[in-house]
Amino acid sequence: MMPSSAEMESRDKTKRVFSGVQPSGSLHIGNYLGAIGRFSLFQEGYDCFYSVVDLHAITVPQDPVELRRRTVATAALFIAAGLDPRKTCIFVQSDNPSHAELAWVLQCVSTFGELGRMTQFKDKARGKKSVTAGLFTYPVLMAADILLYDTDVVPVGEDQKQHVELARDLAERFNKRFGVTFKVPEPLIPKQGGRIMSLIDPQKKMSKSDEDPDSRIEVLDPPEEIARKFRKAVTDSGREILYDPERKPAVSNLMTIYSLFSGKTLEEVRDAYEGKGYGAFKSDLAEVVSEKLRPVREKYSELISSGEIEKILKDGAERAYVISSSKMREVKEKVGLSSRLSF
Ligand code: AQP
Repeated sequence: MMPSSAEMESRDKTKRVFSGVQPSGSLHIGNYLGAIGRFSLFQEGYDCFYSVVDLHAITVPQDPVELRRRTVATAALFIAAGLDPRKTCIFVQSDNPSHAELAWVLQCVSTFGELGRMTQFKDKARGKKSVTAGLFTYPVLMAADILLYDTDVVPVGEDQKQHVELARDLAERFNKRFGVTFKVPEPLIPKQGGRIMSLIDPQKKMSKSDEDPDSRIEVLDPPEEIARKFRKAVTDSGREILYDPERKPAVSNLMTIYSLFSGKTLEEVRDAYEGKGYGAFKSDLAEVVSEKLRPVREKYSELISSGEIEKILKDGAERAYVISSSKMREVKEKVGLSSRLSF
């Protein structure tokens, strides 16, 4: 996955990148293609901050022991997917108190109406008897995550575009009301792979929290499991391997995955499987994905057993706090809040 020419052109060491991933489940290939697999593309050219956003994860119920385990596992996956902790700052959101602190201030410049228009909130709240206030204000916490670091670029999947737009609106509103304080960030969404769909229902996004684990390929799935899930993946009527998201959404999704993991264009994939049917295609797809993820699985196992991750996260939190606490001092000053105990 090479950076696009727009990404290459905008490379600049003085620019900041921020992105976060919730430890709300096992990371899947949608998270990989939309986010973590792209994180390392920026580490040579930008000042990067990548966070495991556990405060976001508790907007829905979590088992505390499992949450702590997944938080470390998610950070280890960042590194296994190519991040070098000597070049980027990797940290856990709840280790840095500035995030919750700025989120409160930003909630006081956000409106109920604009948060009610967030489509992810509507999707996650649909059919639930009760939803937390945290789920409703989640996008404001995300705005705080981004704005604390004077972020220029936010690499995310398509589902997060509306949230980054809210962060832009809040930055502009705050700057207008209190004087220029925040940079206005830009989302960076891949042209292909920004929205990988469920293997079971191609109208739905692939998701960590989908109740059916067969709807997603997890980054750490062993090869046999990857092959089984692709075999079970729904396909459309007809036998042709054809990219047509309207008429053949399931096959188009599988072709996108194949193309991104193999580096082949969609046309090359179509031509390679002309007249061959779904069986051969799915079996090769499993092989391609499994092989591409092999080094990630291996590096992850090494890291988890080495115990190195704790030190990396502690150093990352300290570095993040130096920057975010200075931004918080500026915010408090501008808003008229007290900071007698700040250091
Ligand atoms: N299906 C997807 N295709 C491409 N990118 C995706 N992302 C998520 N799903 C897809 C991107 O992965 C990053 C991390 O996502 P997140 O942890 O912030 O939560 P999310 O966007 O809500 O992702 P999930 O997997 O659906 O988690 P749950 O089920 O917990 O809500 C983001 O950059 C996201 O765009």
